[in-house]
Amino acid sequence: MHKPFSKASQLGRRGFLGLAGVAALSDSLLSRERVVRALLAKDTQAENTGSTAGSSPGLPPLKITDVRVIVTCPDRNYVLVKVLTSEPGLYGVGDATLNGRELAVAADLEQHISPLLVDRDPEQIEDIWQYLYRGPYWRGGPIQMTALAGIDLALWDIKGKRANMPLYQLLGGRTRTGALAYTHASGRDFAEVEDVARRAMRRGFKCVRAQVAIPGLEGTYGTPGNKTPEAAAGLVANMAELPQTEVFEPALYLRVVPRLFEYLRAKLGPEVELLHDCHERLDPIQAARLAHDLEPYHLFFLEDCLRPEYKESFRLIREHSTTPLAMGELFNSPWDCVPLIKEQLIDYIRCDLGHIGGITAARKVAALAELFQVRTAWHGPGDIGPPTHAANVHVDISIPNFGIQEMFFFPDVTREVISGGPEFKDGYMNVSDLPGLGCDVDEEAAKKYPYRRAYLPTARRKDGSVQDW
Ligand code: KDG
Ligand code: MG
Repeated sequence: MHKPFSKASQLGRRGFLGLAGVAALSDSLLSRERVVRALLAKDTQAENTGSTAGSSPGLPPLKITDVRVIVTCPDRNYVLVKVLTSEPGLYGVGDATLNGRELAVAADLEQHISPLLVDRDPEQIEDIWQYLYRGPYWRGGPIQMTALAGIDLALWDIKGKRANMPLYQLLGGRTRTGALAYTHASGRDFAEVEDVARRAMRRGFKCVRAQVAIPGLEGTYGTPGNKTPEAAAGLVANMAELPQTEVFEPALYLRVVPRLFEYLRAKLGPEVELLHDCHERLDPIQAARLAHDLEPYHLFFLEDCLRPEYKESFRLIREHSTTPLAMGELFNSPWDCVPLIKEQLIDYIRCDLGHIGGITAARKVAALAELFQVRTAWHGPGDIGPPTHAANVHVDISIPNFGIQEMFFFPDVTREVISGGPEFKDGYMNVSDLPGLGCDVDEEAAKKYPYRRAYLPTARRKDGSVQDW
């Protein structure tokens, strides 16, 4: 997928604009940018002793030489980023996967971001983050923020490798021995959910997210529909070329879900932690009712009740219930998290490191959350790649206010392309002590699994109107 940015394409674009004034202006902007880069480099060099020193004392200056974007489908589509540097063999690996919009992110990285990075010092992570976020004027949105996260992860990976330290050490060192993990138990009926939950518990999980198919509705988020859970596992091969449409009716859902948790508590006992994902499908008063009805079953949290646009509406849920609330996987900016955290309207912030701008963004969100006694629960599904899962855990084990981590076991075919990533043992996730993030990409293996267009499902009400999936 990688197309190096060339002088010719730069000139071609100017030619197309055909405005001498624009060309002159863009030349002067470019030269101003070159001056700023030189100043930054000079400043950091001045702080060091040797004339050949770079950002890291005692190490030679480092430059980004190339950004490679690898789009591959080993079971699912992933967009991986490799930031190469002037030090032979030193590169960083990141993940920029946005389910269903992979090629848009890849194009942003290749066409717009990569040319801005070549020749920069990869050690200046914060400066690059600010530059890529505020520099283009048009900021935010899931595509740009996912692209930015891919670069950010790769830069932190480089920094860790250069320092010869696992990332969690650079982030402040361990605050815990492992990250408490949860997995999914989904089924066509209560008994099947119980069965899958028991299997997870036998595997060591202390926390399980439970979702059940709603009788009378075709397809319910997070459940296998009428397929076995194995057949419904997230293979792109099982997905349609165009989105499948599921049917959702809140009245049915609101009746069934509390009964599921009544059943599970009775069968599984009080100790296992239970969670549930509403997937942004409810209206505020419906969410308040569900949170209230679930109180007797003591959920660890109720996830993503409302659409991301309706942050103030969390007040209504809070007024009616003591069920802990989590929110955030559809956020695509650290600023999205602020209203919920500062008013303590949620208990867990669970945005996606890969969609809010990476580790640099997550550190700030986590620090803000700490000040308001909100814990983290970063999104960890199978449709973000292992480098983001690794980043999740490096942050989890180095912050004071970690809450829980969603976990996914990648199939062998994915691991053939992307190695490393967190390991699971006795209910907790951990990362290795490899320097950096601890993941790598096999570009030759990636070529064996070319991108296949795939969409997330969509949903409609029984009357045919659009419903959030
Ligand atoms: O691409 C969408 C998925 O990442 C999302 O549906 C998964 O809600 C999810 C979760 O909690 O893992
Ligand atoms: Mg979710």
